[in-house]
Amino acid sequence: MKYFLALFEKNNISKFSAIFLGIIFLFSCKGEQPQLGNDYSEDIRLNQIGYYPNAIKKAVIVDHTGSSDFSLVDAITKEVVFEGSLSDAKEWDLAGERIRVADFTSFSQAGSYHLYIKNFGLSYPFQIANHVLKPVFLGSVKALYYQRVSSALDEAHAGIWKRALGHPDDSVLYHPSSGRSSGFTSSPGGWYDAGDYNKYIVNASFPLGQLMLLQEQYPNTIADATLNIPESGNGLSDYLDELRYEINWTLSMQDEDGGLFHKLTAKNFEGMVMPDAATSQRYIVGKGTVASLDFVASSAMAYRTFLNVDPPFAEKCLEAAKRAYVWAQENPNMAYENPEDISTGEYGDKNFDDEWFWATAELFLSTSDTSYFNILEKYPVDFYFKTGESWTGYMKFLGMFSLLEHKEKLPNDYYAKLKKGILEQADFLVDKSTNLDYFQAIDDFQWGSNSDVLNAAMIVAYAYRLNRNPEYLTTVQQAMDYILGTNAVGYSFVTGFGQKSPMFIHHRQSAADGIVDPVPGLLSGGPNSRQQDTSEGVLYPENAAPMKSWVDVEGSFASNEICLNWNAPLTYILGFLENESN
Ligand code: 9MR
Repeated sequence: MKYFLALFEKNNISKFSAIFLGIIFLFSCKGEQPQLGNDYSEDIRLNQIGYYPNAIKKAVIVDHTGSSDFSLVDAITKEVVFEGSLSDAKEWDLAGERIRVADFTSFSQAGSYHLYIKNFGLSYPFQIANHVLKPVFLGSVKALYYQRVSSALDEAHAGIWKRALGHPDDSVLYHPSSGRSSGFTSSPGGWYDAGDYNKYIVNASFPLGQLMLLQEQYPNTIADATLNIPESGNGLSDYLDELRYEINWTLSMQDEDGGLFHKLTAKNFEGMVMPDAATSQRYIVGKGTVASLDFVASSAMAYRTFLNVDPPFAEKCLEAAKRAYVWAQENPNMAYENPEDISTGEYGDKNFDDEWFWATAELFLSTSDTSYFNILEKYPVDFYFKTGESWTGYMKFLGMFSLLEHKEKLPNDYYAKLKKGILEQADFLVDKSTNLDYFQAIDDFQWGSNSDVLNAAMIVAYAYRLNRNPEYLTTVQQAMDYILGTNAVGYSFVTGFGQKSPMFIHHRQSAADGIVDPVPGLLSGGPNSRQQDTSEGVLYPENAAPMKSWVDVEGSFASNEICLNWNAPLTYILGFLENESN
């Protein structure tokens, strides 16, 4: 059944015209990858990195020619190695497309392939292999190093993305909203939150929590000297070294009375310049219950994360967590709102229930003090995953995942209640993924929708830890396929990974560094049907369907920014798959 194909039959233009058009194309778009031009069909959507041998493997074909068969072609020998039929065509409303599906799950031979369809041509190349997602996984963590504040990135570690130190944050002014009327403090380090240069306690603690879950569930996934960061070779896991860079900053945001300042920020977002050129005065802004509780949770987790490798650091984190909890108990209703003169990210939240739940759960697990459990029991637990809740509401799930990981500390009925709730929610999400466009669980595409896809997948991933139902694993794998190319815009949403990935993310360093390729390993926010940035001149495709409301342009902060709490579930799911799929 093996024969050679006339692979490029689709193109009826002459080779010379193709070369000429290619040259024009290259000059006209900064950074576009030349391979895109004529060889690969953008109408074949698949995971551009690849599939684990035993995983489900599907490609989505935008149906406009009526082809009914497909084949897999070995990328090196060009031999056809598998043939199959496309599914019947169907309409997908969220994607605004009529599609067919190519299912090649039964083919599991390791190698490098293209999908080929007559009249369409070749798909982007992809792999079938064990550990196929490891490079993206490591890349998603290395991306955090590139976000380091108050550090120069040297060439030995950052390569072409080397840059000067920005934001020393050693003379930060107290804004009156912090509760202090004057004076300077020092609060260096941490990671830039996103495409902007500010640092927010809510959105430091939340991603730290997601990242530490991976460490607790799958310890040693990243060894020392794996990421080529400055600490590589110090005997400690590079993952823990990188996490500690952020944790240290969060510790410095604790006020003397135990409460947490809300954020460290300039008054307004800076221009699209390099960190060392963004020199506006920075302020400690706000102080409140949500920031304090999120800090309690991530610091209590840090205790368990570091206990075996650095006990004094672990103790320091736990003490800080306890003090912040007491402060929150004494100040239970301090919501944060941006003062009039501050326009940077608000990360405001009016419902504190999930923060109380998460903070109390983590403190209980780290101290084994049952008085925390007595408080915990009083919080109503609801298992509903709400699209868009992210940093406002997803904390309850982080608390549940941590608790379920410590069955030995919980009364049986409490454990059983949590387990049942997570499994039922996972079944609901599996069902949605089976029926929704592009085999993922989200039907309302909001700001940061890619993180909704991944946060939903985290629930299903946890269900797989509780019950080895293969449907759970498949659902998580398909969520990752969506992120890496099986989606309505046909991009791998992770910079630097995949044949076609974002080149123009809303990320100040990437925009200003004069380097064609953006900083790698960063997840674009994803389709956002609200399109809040059209008022700033961003143009989306006309009448874009929800899943197509995404544009690879620097100005699109509502669809193409990057953010810590989007990269964190990416890392978690990639780490989960690397541990569970091989
Ligand atoms: O992720 C946040 C999104 O849910 C909000 O709708 C949006 C507008 O307030 O802000 C997003 O968070 C941004 C933060 O405020 C500042 N840093 C970049 C974040 C991602 O865009």
